[in-house]
Amino acid sequence: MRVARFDQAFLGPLLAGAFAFATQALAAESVFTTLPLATVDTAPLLVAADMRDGVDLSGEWNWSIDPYRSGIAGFHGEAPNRTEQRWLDIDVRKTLAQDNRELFEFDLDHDRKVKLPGSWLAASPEMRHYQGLVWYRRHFDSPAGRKGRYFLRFGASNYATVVFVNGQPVGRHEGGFTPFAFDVTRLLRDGDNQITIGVDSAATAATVPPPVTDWENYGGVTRDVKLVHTSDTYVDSAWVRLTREGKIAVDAHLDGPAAANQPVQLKVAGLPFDLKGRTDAQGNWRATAAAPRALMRWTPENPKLYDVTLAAGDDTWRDRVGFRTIERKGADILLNGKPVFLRGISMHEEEIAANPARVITPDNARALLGEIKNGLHGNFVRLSHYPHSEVMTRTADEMGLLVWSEVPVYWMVAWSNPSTLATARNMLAENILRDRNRASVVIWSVANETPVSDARNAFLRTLIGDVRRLDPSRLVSAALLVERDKAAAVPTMTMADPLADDLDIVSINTYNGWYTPDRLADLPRSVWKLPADKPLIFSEFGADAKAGFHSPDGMQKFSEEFQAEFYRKTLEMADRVPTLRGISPWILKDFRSPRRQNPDFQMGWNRKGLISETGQRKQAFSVLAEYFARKAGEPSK
Ligand code: GCB
Repeated sequence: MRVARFDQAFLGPLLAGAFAFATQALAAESVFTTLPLATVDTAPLLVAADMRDGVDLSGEWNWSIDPYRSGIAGFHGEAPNRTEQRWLDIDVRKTLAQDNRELFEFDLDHDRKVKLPGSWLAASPEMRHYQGLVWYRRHFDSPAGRKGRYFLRFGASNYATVVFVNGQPVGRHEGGFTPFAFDVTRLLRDGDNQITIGVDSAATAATVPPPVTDWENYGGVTRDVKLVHTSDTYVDSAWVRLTREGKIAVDAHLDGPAAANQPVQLKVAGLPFDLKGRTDAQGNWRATAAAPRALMRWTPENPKLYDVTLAAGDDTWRDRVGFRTIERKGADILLNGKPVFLRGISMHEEEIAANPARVITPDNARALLGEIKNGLHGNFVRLSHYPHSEVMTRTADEMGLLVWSEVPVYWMVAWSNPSTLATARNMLAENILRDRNRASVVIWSVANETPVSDARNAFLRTLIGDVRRLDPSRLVSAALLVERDKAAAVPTMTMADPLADDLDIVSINTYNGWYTPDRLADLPRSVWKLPADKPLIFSEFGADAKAGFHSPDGMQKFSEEFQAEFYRKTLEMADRVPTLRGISPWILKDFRSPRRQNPDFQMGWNRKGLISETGQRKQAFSVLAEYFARKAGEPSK
C-alpha cells in the first residue's frame, strides 16, 4: 500500500499468496509460508532507518543449524510440535530439569555464539558450504520508558527469514539483499526480551537468484539488525532530490494516527531552503520548490552532501543528500547536464579478507571503494549482482563514486512463474525505495546475462516499467549478451536483444579472448554492431589471474601477464566503439565462487579480480589505472 500510495497499484494482487511457490523447498505449510509477508505494500519502509535512534542488535547471537528443518515441520510434513519450536519463550535447561516428560532437542540460549551481522559461511569450516536453515537467538533489555513505536529492522538476511519476538510470530521476508521491518511495539515487554530468527539460504528454481550463480551464497543475517524507535506518527518514507528542471522535490509518506493533514517542513542545512506544507488524507506530501542558487551540485569530484530534515509532528526524519541530475541524450550520459564517461569496475559484496563473511562496515566499504576512487582513478562502480549494503551506497555518496545498482535477476530465473516475478518486483522496489536518496546511484539495472525469450522479455519489461514508475529520475539498464557472427574473419558482435530498445543504456558483458579462443591480438579489430543513438557500457570483461603467478613468455592463462594483456587489448577494442560511455570490467577483487575449482589457481575463488582477496594488486590493476588517468584528462565526448 505504501508504494501504491505514490504510484497507484504497484504489486497489487500479484503478491497475494504468490510467495508460497517460491519457498517450495520448504514444507508446503510452515511459518515460512504462513507468517505475514513483509513487502513494500504491507510492511513499514523506514527509509533512512540507519539515521534513526534505536538499539543496535549487532553483536553476539546464539545459533543452531536445522538441516532437516525440524523447527518448521515434523517428519511427516505436519506442523512442528512444541518440542521442535525454536522460537518458544522458555528456559530449556530449567524445563528439562523440572519435568522428565518434557523433551527438547535444541537449546538456542545455550548454543554456540556468533557475531552478527555476518554470514555463517565464514563462522566455522563445517559451515562453509551449508545451505539451509539456521536459527539465531538473542536477548535484549527493554528500552527504558517505552513510548511511541518500535520496529525490528533488518538491513538484509539471506534468503528467507522468519522472525519471532518473545515467543510470538512477527513476520517473514523473502530476498537476501534488501531491508525489511516489522512493527513490534505491542510484542515488547518490560525487562528481558527475546528474538528468534530462522534464516533459510536454500535457493530453488523459483527464487531470485536461482541456485546456479557464480558467487558464494552467503547465508545468514548479513546486515545490521536494529530496534528502531519512532514517535506514534512518523515519516515512513521520504524522497528528496533535484529534478532535471532544477527544482528540489520531495515525496513523503507519514504513518500513524496523526498522519493525515499534518503540517510538514523540509529544510536543507546550510541553504536558504525551507519548504512547508501539509499531508493529504492518506498521509502523503508531494511538493517542489526552486533550488537555491547557492546549491552546490554533487559530483564525483566534489561529492557535496547536505543534512536534510523533514519535520512532521513529533518526528524529524533525517538524511544526508547530494543534489545532482542524470540523464541520457542520444549516445551521451549527462551528469548535471554535462557528458560524463563512467570510469568504473564491478564489485561483489565481499570485504577484503582471507575469509570474508560479507561484513560491510564503513571501514571495509572505504577500503574497497578507495581502491576504485584513488587507486584506479575511477568515478563509477557497478555493485553487482544484487543490492549491496546501504553502508556501501552511503560511502559511495561520501567518496564521490557513481553507482550502478542491480537486482539478482541472474542467468536463468523462472520467467513464467508469477511468484518469481512478484519476488523480483518486490526486491527491486525495496532496493529503489531504500536508495532513492543516494546521489551516487545513477543506474538501476534489472538483470544480468539473461537469455532472450518472450517470457524473459515480458518479465524484464515489467521490471523496467516498475523502475520508471518508482524513479523516473535515473537511468535503466541491464547487462546483456550479444550474438557472435561465426563466419566472420574478425570477431563480429551484434546487439540482437530486443530489450536494448527498452533501456536507456545498452550494457554488454564480453569475454572474447578468455572464454573464446580469440587471440588477444585480434581483439582491437573487433566489429560491434550496436544502436547508434544509445550510450554503451561494457558492463563486464575480464580474465582470471592468480596474484603472484607469472608467465612472461608463454602468456599462460591465469598469469598476471595474460590478464594485463587481456586488459590492454580489450581497452584498445573498447576505445574504437563510438558510443562507448563507460566500462565496469570484471572485477575489482577476487571473490568466492564454488564453481571455480582449478586446484592450481582457483580453489573456490573466481580470480578475475584486479586485486587478490587480501588486497594484493595484480599487473592489470595499473593497466586500468593508467587508462582511467588518461580518460579523466580527456573531454567526455
Ligand atoms: C559473467 C557473469 C559474472 C561472472 C563472470 C565470470 O558474465 O556476469 O557473474 O562471475 O562472467 O567470471 O565468468
